[in-house]
Amino acid sequence: MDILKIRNDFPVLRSNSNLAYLDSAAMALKPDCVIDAVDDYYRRLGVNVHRGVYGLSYQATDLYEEAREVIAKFIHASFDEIVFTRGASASLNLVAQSYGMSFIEEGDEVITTPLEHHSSHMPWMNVCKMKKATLKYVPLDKDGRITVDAFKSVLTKKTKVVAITHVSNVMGYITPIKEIIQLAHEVGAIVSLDGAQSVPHMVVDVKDLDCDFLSFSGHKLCGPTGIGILYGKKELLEKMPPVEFGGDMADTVYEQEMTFKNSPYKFETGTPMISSAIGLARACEYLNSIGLDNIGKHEYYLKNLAVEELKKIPGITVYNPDCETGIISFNIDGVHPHDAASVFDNDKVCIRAGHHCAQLITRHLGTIGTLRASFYLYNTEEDVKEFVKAVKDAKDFFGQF
Ligand code: 7TS
Repeated sequence: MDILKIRNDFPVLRSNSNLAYLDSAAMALKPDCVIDAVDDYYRRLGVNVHRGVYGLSYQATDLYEEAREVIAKFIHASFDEIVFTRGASASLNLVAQSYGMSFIEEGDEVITTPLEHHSSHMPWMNVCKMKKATLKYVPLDKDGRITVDAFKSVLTKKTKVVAITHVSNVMGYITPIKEIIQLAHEVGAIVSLDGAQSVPHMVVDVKDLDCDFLSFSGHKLCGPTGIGILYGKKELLEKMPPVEFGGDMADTVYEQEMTFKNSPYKFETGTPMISSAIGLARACEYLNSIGLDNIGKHEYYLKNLAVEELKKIPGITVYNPDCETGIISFNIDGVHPHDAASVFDNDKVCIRAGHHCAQLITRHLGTIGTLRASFYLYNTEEDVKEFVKAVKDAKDFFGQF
């Protein structure tokens, strides 16, 4: 990977050459090709899809539907298994609201984990409360990992849904998901996989994994904000009811009766996020042109480099030194993560602090929050140096008090 060439594709990095942007797990920066694609839609077309009976609208519809095709290929799905949503949170909620509220019954069991982002397990907590079903959590091992054996310990014939993360946004661990999906299917359960932190960083093949649903956001994979994807197996999407009603998703409407379009359109109510869908497709093509395997290896290399340096600094706790991805969660002993983060900002090092919308795992770690650095394709060894220097500066600064 030619990192300097890659960095040159990102306007934010061109105009802030001394910035160490280490918050890509929250949001990735955008390359020119994505910004240009969004700009091009507004300048050249800027009209609605699916409804105009004129050339510009046909062109906009073609671009929008071609984007669905590109994104489907990116995760090895079919065109009609891709639902456009507002983001991963909306996708995860859609599965719970539609599938969960229709097919979960009193006494059923839903399995989730303490590693989930709130958007993955909270929608199922709601379904379980409404339906008098039981929400069970996979016990984590001593490092905070989900293991296949621990999953087996909570799986029963009553399990109907498994809502689980592919990669933890706090610990960066990769879930042994293929075995878990196989075991879930053996008892007839479906698996809703949260791919928000996996799809931008590794090849995710929904056919190979055999997951039933996969949710992710565009903005974490160099795409625009306000767009996400719900992949669902066609036979499941077809039997699920819509949760929003109105424009574009309706087929025929009478005073007391209504029918809907087929999936995915029955889940896409109103004017969609046209420019964001087009931009997201360009982002997928951009990442493919670099290679997701190369990106994953690069992030992992930088993460290890940084962890080795952090280990040399006394008074630093790294919670996930052995994770397989590009995420480091750590704390400066005795310093509140939000206080520490403000010193990083002075050093032009962008990291995130807090519970990362995953309170169960931060509580499991025995802390109120962590500092989190996350690497992506545009980060360099120089960024690692700046990061380690900022950790030392923060430690020295708070050491005075
Ligand atoms: N699932 C995971 C694993 C996530 O990391 C996030 C966002 C979401 C779901 C929700 O995505 P959204 O696009 O709908 O917000 N995670 C983070 C984070 O770690 N820092 O900021 C957002």
